[in-house]
Amino acid sequence: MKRLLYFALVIVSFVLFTVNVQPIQAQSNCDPSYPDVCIAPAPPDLDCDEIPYRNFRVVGGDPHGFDRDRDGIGCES
Ligand SMILES: [Ca+2]
Repeated sequence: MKRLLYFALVIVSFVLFTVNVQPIQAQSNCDPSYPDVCIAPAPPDLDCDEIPYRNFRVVGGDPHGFDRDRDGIGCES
């Protein structure tokens, strides 16, 4: 019974570790100016035809210049 409990604890720890680590890794290369999509920070400077996203939220600095008209929506189509 003790072994089963230990095994369950290892599984739970592994799941929690995986769940906690993955978002950090996923966000580490995403520019915070584009919170709804994941776009790597500049440099290199990207243009709309180099990314697969359209009509996404743009906040803050907009280092890639996706929101030229400054209405908060990037790469409008
Ligand atoms: Ca815009």
